[in-house]
Amino acid sequence: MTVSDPVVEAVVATVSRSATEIRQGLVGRRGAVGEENPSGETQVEADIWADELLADRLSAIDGVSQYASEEREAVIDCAGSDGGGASAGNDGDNGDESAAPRDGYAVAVDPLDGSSNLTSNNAMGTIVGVYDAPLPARGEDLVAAAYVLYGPITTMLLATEDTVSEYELTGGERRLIREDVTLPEEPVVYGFGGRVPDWTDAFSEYAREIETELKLRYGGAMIGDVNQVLTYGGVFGYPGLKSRSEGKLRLQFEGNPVGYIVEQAGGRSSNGEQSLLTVEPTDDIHERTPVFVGNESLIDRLETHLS
Ligand code: P6P
Repeated sequence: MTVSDPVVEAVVATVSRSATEIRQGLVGRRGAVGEENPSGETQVEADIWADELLADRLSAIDGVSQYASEEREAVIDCAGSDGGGASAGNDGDNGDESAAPRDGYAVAVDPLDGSSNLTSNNAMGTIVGVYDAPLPARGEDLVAAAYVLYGPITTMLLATEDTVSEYELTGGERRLIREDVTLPEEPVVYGFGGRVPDWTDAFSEYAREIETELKLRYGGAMIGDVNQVLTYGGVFGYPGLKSRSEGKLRLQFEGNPVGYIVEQAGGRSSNGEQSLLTVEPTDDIHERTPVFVGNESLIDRLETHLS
């Protein structure tokens, strides 16, 4: 099933094809490169390689105006949006209302989310957000978002303005395996990041309640944990900490796209006070935010605890 907007379809198809290569190329790229990403996290070879592969391909799509990555300091302005890149099957001149906005879509990517899990051979992901506004943008400016989960099989969860679908990625292609993905009514699992002593008292109170009701599922890579929540129902969170009130996760690369996917699947997102998608970004593309996604009832309770 393809996406109606040809530029979004080109982005999604490019990420699908690239994900197959990323997975195959992980072996032998576990080593640290002796550099840190703009958020101060140690980069492994696979981080750099996945970013370069996605940057080359996504920035060349006609209708993509910007590329930004968790692994790069600055936003890249792409030639693609003025027809300088590979065609997405629509140059926007034929009056097709589904063509990208005149100045093109901005694509924000976390090329290999949870790459530290490579060492322990646990789940990781690739996250992509397609914004119809220059970056940094509001989550409400998203027109599509997807994540790839490198699990026992490689899957993609894709949210557009219409629906959420799950695909198996194999051989560079994507095969639809689940339509109209919606969060199960009854929550089952939870996962919270950060160290318990570093949690605020208000969040600790909430966590203690949730721990008596749900089963712990926390694997250290957001996409693996969020996929558990989307599959079984529940809540994932990386809260603001005593040591760092803004928490760890990035608004543009993690909070917004994952918040969009979970909200499109009938759940809620929050920074502890409001939907992540309504947060007014600063001009820092690597801005961090507390992130919570999951069943509406659990997020509502969280916001009550933190208010
Ligand atoms: P911690 C991975 O580095 C990441 O950005 C998210 O994917 C994940 O949820 C979180 O950080 C894990 O952080 O502090 O538990 O190692």
